[in-house]
Amino acid sequence: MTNVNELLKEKLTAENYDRLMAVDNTRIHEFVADAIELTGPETVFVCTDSEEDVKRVRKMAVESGEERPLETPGHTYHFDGPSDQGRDRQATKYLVPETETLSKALNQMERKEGLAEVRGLLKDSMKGRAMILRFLSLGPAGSVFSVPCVQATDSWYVAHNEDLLYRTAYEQFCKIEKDKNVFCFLHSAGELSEDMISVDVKNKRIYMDYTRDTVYSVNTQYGGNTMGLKKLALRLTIRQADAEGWLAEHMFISGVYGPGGRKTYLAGAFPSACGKTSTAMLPGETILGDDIAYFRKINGEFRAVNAEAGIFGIIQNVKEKDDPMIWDILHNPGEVIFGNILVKDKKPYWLGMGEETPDDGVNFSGQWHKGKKDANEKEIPLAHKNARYTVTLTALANCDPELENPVGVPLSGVMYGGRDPKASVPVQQAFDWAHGIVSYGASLETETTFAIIGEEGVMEINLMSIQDFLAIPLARYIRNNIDFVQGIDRPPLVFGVNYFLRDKEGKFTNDVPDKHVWVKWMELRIHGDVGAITCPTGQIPRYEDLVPLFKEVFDKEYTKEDYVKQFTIRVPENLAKIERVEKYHRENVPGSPQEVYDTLEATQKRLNEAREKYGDYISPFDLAE
Ligand code: OXD
Ligand code: MN
Repeated sequence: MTNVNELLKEKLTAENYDRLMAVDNTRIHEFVADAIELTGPETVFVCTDSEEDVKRVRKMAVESGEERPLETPGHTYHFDGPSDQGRDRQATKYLVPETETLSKALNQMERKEGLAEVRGLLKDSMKGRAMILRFLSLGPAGSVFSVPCVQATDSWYVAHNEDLLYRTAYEQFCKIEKDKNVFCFLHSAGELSEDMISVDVKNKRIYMDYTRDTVYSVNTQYGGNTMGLKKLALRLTIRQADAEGWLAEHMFISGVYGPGGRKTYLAGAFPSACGKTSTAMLPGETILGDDIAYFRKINGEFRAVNAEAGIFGIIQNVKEKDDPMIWDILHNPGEVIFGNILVKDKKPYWLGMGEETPDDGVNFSGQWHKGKKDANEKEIPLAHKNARYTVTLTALANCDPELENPVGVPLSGVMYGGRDPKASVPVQQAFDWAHGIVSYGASLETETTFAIIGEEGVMEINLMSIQDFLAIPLARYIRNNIDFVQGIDRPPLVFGVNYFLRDKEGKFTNDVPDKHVWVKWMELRIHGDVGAITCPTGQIPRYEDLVPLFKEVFDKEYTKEDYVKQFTIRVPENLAKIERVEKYHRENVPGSPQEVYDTLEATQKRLNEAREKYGDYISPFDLAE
């Protein structure tokens, strides 16, 4: 590269140059100079935290045509192309140096080859466009949890989203040490159509050069592939956390109220589109985060922060009745970015909104009408299932007041949940931390969903719901989790949840809102206010404890019949699952901790013993005796 400083001086206006130089950090200057030289933007906008700069990003997102205004003031919408509607596992790869190996379950390629490929695609990709530079923080800015990040993008839409989703941190960057490492993200939407859609999606690439903490993303616009601080950063953060002895998790955090108004913080990991955001947003409780959490041990306590400050949420099935808080925000003036919804007469519509929707309009497929088919003769829905909204957390009336606490909140419970139609009961508590990490986290089996491009409904193992983002050996990640609570006086209780259990006829055994009762039950368990029934896979609620909770939360009579249907231990299904999990670890998780095999074997033994005594399907009342 030509001299970094000379290049920056030549390519940036004096004002932008001064802004960049105020951030006196070698790594950042080198990254920006390289990005400019590679992508050849016409201009470079160094965005500070000033109101004026933030307003400019918002305005340019509309002026560029990437977003369009809706009727409600502050609301805009954006479309990604038809083949760019979710995270793309095929196109997302770790760049691994020849001398290293990553678990074979992770998508990867040789680093030099990958760099040549992705940098080839990025070459001159910003010709005639502006490069926007954003200085942001993961975790509260200026705290022990903060991870400084720089985003370079040619998309005002990406820059705008990041404004709502992350903490702006230009001020902190102006105080950064010269040799401090930061995460750097370079994104270009690539060639765009008249409608401002990436056209070269077959050349979509999201490549992670973890050796340099740099991620390249090109020919894509979907937020999960482009906003560096979301899942791209999570991959790098997991490596950093591993090196430094803390944890970065794919988890929500919320404050749950118990008797006497006490508040208990719980976190939970679910694969995308499996109920994570809705659990984080239960009416009457507080939300601190809905997607990514950092955990650190501070003075012997298990403390947690939200890496983010906003929500990039799935809008499908957001209804006035079930989600009053978010519904309110989506219907009142304020900053909201909608993605991949249907628009008619400047109003947004989505699947499962519980209201009448029009028969035509504009959606991700262009002009849309009911019955419109795609190239494969498949009917195009009115909006994509993975359509999204972006809002700041502080816009929510129940945003937790501790969001910016630099030492986070004390965490008392952790839950793991997947889409498991056959085996797991709706809620159970682990015998201890390690048992929970293994049995509910490292054994998490789930059906694939629309949030990832590919076939839906295929059962797969998704370790702790974070497998897509693991950039360290899987075994090491499990070990880090098991060991993390060493030195913590009262580790959080661990729970396994499953909102998707089905009966013999294929019907869900639970209603969608039931999760609220499970969470309230966890809160009571944490404080030792209720007992539980010990069963082969964990501890399950007693009927008599759930009855008052259903009454209190929904004013509903909870029947014994429902309880038995939901909490019957299905021995053959659980044994079959254990076999699959064990096989998976043997084949894909070399060096998986011995605790994994021992725990699975012990559960197997308990299941077999129980089967001998009670048969294949064991009523919780039998075990309660
Ligand atoms: C998300 C995801 O958007 O995990 O949070 O896909
Ligand atoms: Mn997620």
